[in-house]
Amino acid sequence: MPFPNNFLWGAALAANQCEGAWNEGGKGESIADHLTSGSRTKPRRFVQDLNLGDYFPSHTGVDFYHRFEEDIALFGQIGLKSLRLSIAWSRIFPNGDDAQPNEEGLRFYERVFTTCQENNITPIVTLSHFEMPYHLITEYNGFANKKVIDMFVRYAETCFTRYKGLVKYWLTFNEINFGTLSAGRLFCLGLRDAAQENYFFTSGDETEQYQALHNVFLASAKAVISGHQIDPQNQIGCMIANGLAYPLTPKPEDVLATQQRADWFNNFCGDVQVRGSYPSFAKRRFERRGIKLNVTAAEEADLLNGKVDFYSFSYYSSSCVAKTSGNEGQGNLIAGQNNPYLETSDWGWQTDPSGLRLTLNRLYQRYQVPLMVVENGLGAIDTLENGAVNDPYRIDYLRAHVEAMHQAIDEDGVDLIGYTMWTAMDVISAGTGEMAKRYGLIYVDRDDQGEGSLTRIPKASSIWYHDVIASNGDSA
Ligand code: BGP
Repeated sequence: MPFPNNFLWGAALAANQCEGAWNEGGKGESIADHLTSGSRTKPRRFVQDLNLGDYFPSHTGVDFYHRFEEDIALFGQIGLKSLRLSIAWSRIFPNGDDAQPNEEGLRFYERVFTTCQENNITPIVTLSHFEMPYHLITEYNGFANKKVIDMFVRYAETCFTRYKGLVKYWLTFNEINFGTLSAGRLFCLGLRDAAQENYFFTSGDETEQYQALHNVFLASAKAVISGHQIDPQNQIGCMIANGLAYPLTPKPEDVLATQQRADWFNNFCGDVQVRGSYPSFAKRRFERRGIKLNVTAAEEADLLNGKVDFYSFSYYSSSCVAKTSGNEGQGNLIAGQNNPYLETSDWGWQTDPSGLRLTLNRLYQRYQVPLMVVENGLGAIDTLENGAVNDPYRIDYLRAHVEAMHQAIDEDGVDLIGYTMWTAMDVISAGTGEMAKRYGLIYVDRDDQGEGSLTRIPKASSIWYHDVIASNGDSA
């Protein structure tokens, strides 16, 4: 069986990594505006005071805010059928708790989605991609405060209402399962005590963290309920970072440790959002650790009524787990051990296309809902030579993953409805804040100091992808 005829071939972006214009158009400050640049060896820092002279790459991004018409026209020329992008919450509600939405922000995305429509591109819109209005952290302690649930729902309803007819596919929270890690305390949950320099690894009160994650689940579920009421055509999905891990050895204790990690990192959030209730292993874990969450019967009903329509996820690499684990191989936040059978990127991410097929099978067997791969790609150093970028390594990476998806559909019967590779064009890396780590189909002339003409140059991979889409996967 080939890819389905209406398969959503596409590419992805995220507002804080591409838009720039951080304080234009009435936008408020978001968490992402407080992150400095970084590199492979120097972690990004969280800075409260923006006048400290650091370079904040999110402030200028790759200027999508001013160039989106030209950019989306280029995506159209590549033949993208879908574009995953996010709305910056702080463009719509600059402080999060404002009485009225910011009309200029609403109009901006209206123009973006209309431009997609003019280029025959279906938008897939994430409501919160690693950012929320900064004011919600300082004033409310983020999602630890139940008032923030209503603020998110109002933001979501404002978007569903305004973009009815323009947007059908929605994702609520990007990589929500980072909320189970210390790394996600700030940018998934907005916890105030996480707003300090080493923001990735701030540990803190577990009860507060899981209460905040529960509140995020609720915000998502209530948005799903409203989204369906506002437009029954809406299809609303969850978004989970896939952390596929293999046992490092066949030792039963390593196999068990791998399963436990999969349950906690991969299955917990997916189960809540697809099945509408907490899995037994999570309830038991909370009891054993003395974590008592404030969950009412009405909230349980909301989780059940706010089940998502489809499951979307990011997939880049896999790793290995042992009962006594070191932390060698890694994605941007997920640590594990290196697999001797896989190749490793310059940033230490291991390439594993078969793992994508395995993941698709596991997810479909577990949930029996349509699946979407909404991030998958290779971060690499690209070089511009004689005005062109030749990136055969990216083509190899993408081809192998397209083949894995095809096998999952054709041989295994998985219901996969879309693929938005990461990224449509070069953007700022979320993990390191670099420009040097490029994933795009289109090269953007900008460096780590923020210098460059911002000229867009389609890479060889964009020509390859054009043919893949035109042949519905046959030419991969
Ligand atoms: C995911 C994020 C993206 C993206 C990607 C690549 O975790 O959802 O925003 O950036 O990873 O990561 P990085 O940019 O750190 O290489």
